[in-house]
Amino acid sequence: MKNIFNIKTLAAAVLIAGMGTSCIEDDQNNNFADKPEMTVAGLTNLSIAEGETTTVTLNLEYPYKETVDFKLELTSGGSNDDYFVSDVDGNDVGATTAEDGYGAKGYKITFPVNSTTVSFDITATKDMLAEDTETLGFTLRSTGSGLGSGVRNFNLDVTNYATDNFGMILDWSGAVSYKVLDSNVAGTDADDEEIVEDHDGCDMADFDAYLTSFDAYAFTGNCPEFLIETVDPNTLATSALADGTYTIEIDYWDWSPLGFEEADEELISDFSFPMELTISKVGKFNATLDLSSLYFFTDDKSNISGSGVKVAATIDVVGGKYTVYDANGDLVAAE
Ligand SMILES: [Ca+2]
Ligand SMILES: [Ca+2]
Repeated sequence: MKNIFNIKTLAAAVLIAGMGTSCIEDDQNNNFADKPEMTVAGLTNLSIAEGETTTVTLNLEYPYKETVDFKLELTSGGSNDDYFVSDVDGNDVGATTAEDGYGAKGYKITFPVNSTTVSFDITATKDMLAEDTETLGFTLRSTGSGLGSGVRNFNLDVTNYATDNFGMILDWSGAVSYKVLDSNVAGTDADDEEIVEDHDGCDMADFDAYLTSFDAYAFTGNCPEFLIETVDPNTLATSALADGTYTIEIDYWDWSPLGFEEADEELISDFSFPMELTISKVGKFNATLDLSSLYFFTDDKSNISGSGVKVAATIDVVGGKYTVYDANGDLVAAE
């Protein structure tokens, strides 16, 4: 009798303590409420290489009359750039942000109505950085409607993707700011107005990058240009570099005059692109060059007038090992 009484008292105390706190804490403490418990049934792969996928299956204790939501969050061992989540058909699912009211970035995983199982895919990002094996630690907990219970953790080992391919990222994303003169009435400056325009470098221009030997090139409309393997022989291709000296050129191909498209709008200040070039032997060696003063917006563009081509770096390959120099011939990094 005494024991039963104590258990009831304890349960009541937990219930009261849980009131007014978040659903997440409620789920952690409250196993007797009418909330089906979620468990991790398993992962198809406990260890994957960058670029590979594992399928995670969750079970629910019993089918429920409404959808039951859980949030998947990376809680240790890496960053949110290291993976992405999709449904088992490869479609994006449920990415959450703090702005959605879900706290730190994660993914909402939903059991459909009257369902006791749900599966989703985690794919490790295939990057060109040289890294050791990382163990990503994930946590699943009730969110949204808060109709489920159970806090579950699981780990996923991610091994580095490496090849002998030449890889590069040419990135000119980031904030740029400039002034435009808006003069509506011709012949008078009475209504002239200076307007500050703020945009992202990606929206203002298209750059390409390539080895002058054409052993590797990135001629797409993407920003950044990202080359890690041959995707299209016409626009995005690479290979392992034989011993020799290689020159990397960048081509300012085209621009977008945002804020001064009209005849009565005039650009009155220039800016340089926040440009950075990362060179790699994929997964084995990286060097990064700050090119933030290489290109100004008003420089010549190959698709419009003149030539937008400038040398960005050279690479000496000796015995398969890279040594990278900037356009002045100064050493940047050696493998
Ligand atoms: Ca890597
Ligand atoms: Ca391009």
